[in-house]
Amino acid sequence: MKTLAEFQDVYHQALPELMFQAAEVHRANRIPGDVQRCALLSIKTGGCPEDCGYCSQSARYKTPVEREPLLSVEEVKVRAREALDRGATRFCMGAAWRSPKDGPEFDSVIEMVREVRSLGMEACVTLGMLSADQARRLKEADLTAYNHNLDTSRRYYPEIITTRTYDDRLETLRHVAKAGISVCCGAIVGMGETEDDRLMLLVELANLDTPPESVPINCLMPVQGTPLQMAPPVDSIELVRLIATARIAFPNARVRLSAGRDRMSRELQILCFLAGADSVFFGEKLLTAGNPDEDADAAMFRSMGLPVPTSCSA
Ligand code: SAM
Ligand code: DTB
Ligand code: SF4
Repeated sequence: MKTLAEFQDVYHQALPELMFQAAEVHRANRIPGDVQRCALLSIKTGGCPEDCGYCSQSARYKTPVEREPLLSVEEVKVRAREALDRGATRFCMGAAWRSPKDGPEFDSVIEMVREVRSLGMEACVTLGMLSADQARRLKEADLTAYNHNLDTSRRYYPEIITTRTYDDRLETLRHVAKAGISVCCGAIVGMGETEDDRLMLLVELANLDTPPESVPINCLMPVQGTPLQMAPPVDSIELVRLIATARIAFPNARVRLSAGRDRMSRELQILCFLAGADSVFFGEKLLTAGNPDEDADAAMFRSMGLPVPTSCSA
């Protein structure tokens, strides 16, 4: 059992010690310099019945995001191929659902997963709460990973979301793991939580029966019209410390520097990679929010001396 005290000891070390420890763990367990490029596509946007206080897609808030129906399998196929050509090795698809309904729409998602896998990419979906049977069907389609974030600590969760519980979330994670799909589960920071809340989330993840192999760390992207629209940005060094602690806590996982990079300097992002982050979303859009453009990312990777896909011109 991992404890909060243990993670606090790691997190609050002097920064040079923490960075050194994270780098040692990183080197011993992962290929140095292997930063995965993932593409993200919103396959069904807006109109979500949940009340997640950070989300542009909740029907409860008046945000700039318009509701759109489920994309066609054909469209997804085209977008996945484009992403592959631009150097993505993982294709992630998100739907603004509380949970998928069985029927034609879920059948289409299954088809989308098959298409992405047939291109040789990892496929990840995030569709809300899943039944055991839906997880089984996704596994049958050879889904690589299911993203379902716990977002924050158990104690802070009800401040952000009231339409579902932490235990609902854990139940879906169990269905995913039981079906043999890799668990992708992480955090949003910058929602008014304390540093201890962030560490408690890591403790929660580390103590799962099947700990995640993929841990996205999202920085809140404040969305106009949501309760968190005025939230101030996360302190940079707190973010670096959290990533280093996540690397140490999950030596073999991909720690993903996810949402919020467009408000980070090149130097802060590089510090996050040195702390153990080894994945980014690339392309100008996340699900609905902005992301650094590909040329800026290519320049950043070049400045680190890391390979850049040949399709990038910068
Ligand atoms: N509806 C599904 C769900 O919530 O599980 C899937 C889509 S949802 C948009 C995927 C994840 O994106 C959320 O769990 C949350 O962690 C992240 N996210 C959503 N809005 C965000 C924001 N404004 N800033 C940072 N991360 C965000
Ligand atoms: C995750 O942890 N981050 C991604 C992915 N999983 C689905 C989503 C980030 C969403 C950022 C806000 C938006 O684009 O609306
Ligand atoms: Fe819906 Fe997911 Fe947004 Fe919550 S985070 S409102 S469940 S789309």
